[in-house]
Amino acid sequence: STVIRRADYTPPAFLIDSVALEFDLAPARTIVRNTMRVRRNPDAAPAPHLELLGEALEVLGARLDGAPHGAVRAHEHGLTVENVPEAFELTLESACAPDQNTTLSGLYVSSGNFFTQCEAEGFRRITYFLDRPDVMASYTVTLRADKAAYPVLLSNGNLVDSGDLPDGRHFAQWEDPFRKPSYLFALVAGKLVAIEEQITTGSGKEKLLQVWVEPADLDKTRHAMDSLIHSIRWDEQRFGLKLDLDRFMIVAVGDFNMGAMENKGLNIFNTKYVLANPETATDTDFANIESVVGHEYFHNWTGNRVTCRDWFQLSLKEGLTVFRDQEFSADMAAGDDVASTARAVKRIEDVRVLRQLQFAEDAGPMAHPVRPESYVEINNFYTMTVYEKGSEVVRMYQTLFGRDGFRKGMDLYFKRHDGQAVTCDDFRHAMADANGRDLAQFERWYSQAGTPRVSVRTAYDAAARRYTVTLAQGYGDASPAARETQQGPLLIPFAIGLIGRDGRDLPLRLDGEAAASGTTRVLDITDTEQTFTFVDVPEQPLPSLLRNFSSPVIVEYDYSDDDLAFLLAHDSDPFNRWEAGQRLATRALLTLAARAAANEPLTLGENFIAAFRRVLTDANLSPAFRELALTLPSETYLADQMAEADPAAVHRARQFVRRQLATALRADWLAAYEQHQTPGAYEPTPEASGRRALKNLALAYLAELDDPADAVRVASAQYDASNNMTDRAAALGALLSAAAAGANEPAEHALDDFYRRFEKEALVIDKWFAMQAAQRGTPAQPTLAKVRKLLAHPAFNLKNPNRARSLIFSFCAANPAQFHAADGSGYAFWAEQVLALDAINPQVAARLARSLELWRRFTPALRDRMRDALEQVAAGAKSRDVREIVEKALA
Ligand code: HT7
Ligand code: ZN
Repeated sequence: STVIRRADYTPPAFLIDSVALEFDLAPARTIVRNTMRVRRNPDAAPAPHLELLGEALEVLGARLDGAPHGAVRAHEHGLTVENVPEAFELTLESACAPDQNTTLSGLYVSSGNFFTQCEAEGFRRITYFLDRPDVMASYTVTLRADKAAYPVLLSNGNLVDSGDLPDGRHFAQWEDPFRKPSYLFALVAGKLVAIEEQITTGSGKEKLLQVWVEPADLDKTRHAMDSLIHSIRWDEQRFGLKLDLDRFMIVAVGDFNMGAMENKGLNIFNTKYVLANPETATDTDFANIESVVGHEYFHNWTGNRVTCRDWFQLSLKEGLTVFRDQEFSADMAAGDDVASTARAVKRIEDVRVLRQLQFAEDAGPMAHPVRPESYVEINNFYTMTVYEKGSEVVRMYQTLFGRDGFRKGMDLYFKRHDGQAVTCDDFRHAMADANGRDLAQFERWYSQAGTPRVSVRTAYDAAARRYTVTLAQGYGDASPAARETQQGPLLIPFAIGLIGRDGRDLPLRLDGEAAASGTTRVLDITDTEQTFTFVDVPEQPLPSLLRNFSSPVIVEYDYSDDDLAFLLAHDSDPFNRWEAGQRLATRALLTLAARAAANEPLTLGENFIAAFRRVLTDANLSPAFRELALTLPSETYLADQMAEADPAAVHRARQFVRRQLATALRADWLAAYEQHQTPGAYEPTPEASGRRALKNLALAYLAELDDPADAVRVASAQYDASNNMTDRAAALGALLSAAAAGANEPAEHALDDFYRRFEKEALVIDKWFAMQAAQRGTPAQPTLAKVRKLLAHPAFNLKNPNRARSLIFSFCAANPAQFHAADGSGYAFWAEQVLALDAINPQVAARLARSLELWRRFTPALRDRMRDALEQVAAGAKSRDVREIVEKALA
């Protein structure tokens, strides 16, 4: 397979200034006429021919400057156009088959309507083109289709003309006033309806906002529209960035490979990130919609106005835009209060995702730098590293320079690069120049893979009242993929506080400073090992390390259990309070997992239970924070921390602790359940969703009791009475847990009711599949048997990515204890499904293929079975997407 390398970048030999696209839309055969103004690029080496990229297209004709041009040659990767002059007009006519396109890349049909997905390389499946992000052109698009079947015809930019045509057809013509790369092209055609809002921007301009959906979904669009309006206001206020089009559209589609797509002025979204009303969507869905709507809207500047030179720079737009959406959600939850716990709750949620998924990626065969050096299939590099670690890298600029300094860097970036296709280096230089700082060393965050470790040693000299903190950085035993990228120490902004015996922060004064200032300081680590000395320290403090997770590293420090309990009770940094609880729990759970693996009896200390009780009953802590602090680290995260991952042992240990906490705190859980009801109309505010989260966590713990009668009674009542999906789904989840303790009938009854109630709501039926796939199994009723039965359910459809994810991915990625069954049955199922998906949708198949990439980290018996399954897939997979994943895993 061909490896594409960053070092091989060369500018395009030709540029395309303008594109006029005409579509005659029909599901079986769509005809595309593409007229381009092309010229040779004065900054590139001369090329003999124009090489256009194309895939799954049938060429129908070519004209050069108006005359038929015979010197065109179609081949596996596209079209070679020979004998071309310096500058010319080229018209190509081609055909594609949207209703046969199950890849959901290019032009495809979903529920009878037309949609496109062009990022990263889908435009070449629509027409022959220089399909690369550094070729930016002006687009005019004419859509023609049957008017009754496709009454709505949308594309990027402004509608400039429309009307009827003979034979019941009609047309619409769209013009995008901004030059753009081909990956931002979009069209939508079909039977859709919209809610609309007219808004006036800060500069007094009128804008039309629309959210387009299928008619039955119109009652689920309000939240997406509100989120869009909030996003527009936030970007104006926080970054001075205005909506630059007269019209901004969001369209929802049920078949979509990812979350959403930021096409200029015509964002296309997975229905999952648009549709919500209280009956169908959970608090998490509401929050995700706000964040994804924000994310795609923010791309209008970070991605569209300034785009990527090549796909190695993907994090330039994705890392930055994830950072922006995280800040948006935090500001929406917390307003201007920088110290609010709502802000910390958002930070904890984001860090939890990073640590569980990105740290794992960085420890395996797919480890790559934020700016990768090579790839086989670019779709495989829309990763946690590019997105989430990329966002942490951007966040570090803000930690180093403050909000104002970060804003100065952003302003300079847009001043320099608006309308250009640029690199991660350009962004770093803008940050450095705007803040007068040399950021050469910071480049390593973009080029080194693996998760850095900072090990900390401290010493207190009571006589001298000096406290030294020695910080050493390294990568531990990084994976081979990560090791080969590592060149030297990073610049790590390391936030620290010192806590006195009374639990209060001590004022901080570093050696050499005239006076103390502040209680949290950001230390810049630049060397492999560095010592910082605090002076005037009146007593031996307890250090609070890496406050607010100021850089994406692992901190190693020898806290005692008592230290951690103290931090959990007192740290003024809410992130580190949570972190202390997680460390305490991780330590206890890993000890128990080792005992479980050795078939030794399990016990849990009183101190652990007491620390949990203190959090649960501390009314000064927000319910949302308590819910996070009382949620144990996930089985996957715990297994990743073991020298040899043993999912069965982790499951036994974690279930044991859940049961112990359920039993010991039974009365407290019941009280918390009663105290955190949210009577009245449903509201997805952080406050109300925090109360629901804690109440439903209490219910989940109660469902772990040996006698599940209380939980079944409470959950059944909640299931019947709830006026919102958060509570109904939580109640169903509790009943499914109780089923594992023998209470089968109530769970079956609720599952049937849930299905009947929501049969017509695809996104809710996805939840129905997902909950069953993630259900705990028993030896008599393994979850896989249920999952196989559900594969044959009439509502299951492998071609729909949301449905495939809800059943297959939920089992393979969200149910480790069942997936990693000792007999290898989970792996055999995985191999079957990867191969089945490979023939339909390689992008989705490749995502599933990644479930086994950490196979070398497991116990020997599992490892052997995983390798067999990987080899089976390697032998049968056809797509470049899946092959890259399994070949890297096996290498
Ligand atoms: N920029 C978008 C990426 C995306 C995508 C990539 C590959 C294949 C399908 C895709 N759909 C959307 C999403 C985003 O980050 O905003
Ligand atoms: Zn994005």
